[in-house]
Amino acid sequence: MPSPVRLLLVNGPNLNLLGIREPDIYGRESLADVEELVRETALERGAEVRSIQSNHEGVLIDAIHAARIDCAGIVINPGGLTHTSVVLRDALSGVALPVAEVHISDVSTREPFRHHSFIRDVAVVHVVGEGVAGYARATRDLLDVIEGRTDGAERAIP
Ligand code: CA2
Repeated sequence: MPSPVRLLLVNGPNLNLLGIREPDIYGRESLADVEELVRETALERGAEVRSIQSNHEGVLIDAIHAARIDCAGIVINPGGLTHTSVVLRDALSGVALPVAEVHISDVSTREPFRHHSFIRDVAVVHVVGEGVAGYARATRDLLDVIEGRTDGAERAIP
């Protein structure tokens, strides 16, 4: 395991608009607030975070591949790619790092096309519908998995 433990935080397409548009769905906090929250949460456990947001699938995939070298796990909100992207799923599966999937909104109560996730079964931690605070829980739960406190199974969505 890299020392200190480093996490990759990935935010997918359009999440750069956090806090700017649709506050009724996604809240008022910005992407910078999310990145700071994850950084502070990880730091409480002595871990570091590298953050990336991109609107381009290939950029996200390159960042995930690079994480294989020096990260112990990935916290990801794939945005709309959650529901469409086999290649993002393959990248996450290919690097074989533990993954925490986060969604700010409760996708299960939104449009039917948001109910399916290509990422779900390659992630060991799932946090859905807890707002931006869900990133902090995902970070803690992922660090628990990395540190061997849990295998994450009890957090899996059936
Ligand atoms: O709830 C989530 O976190 C989502 O991953 C957000 C995605 C959506 O496609 C997923 O179904 C659920 C959308 C990200 C776009 O974020 C925006 C933020 C502010 C304003 C507009 C879009």
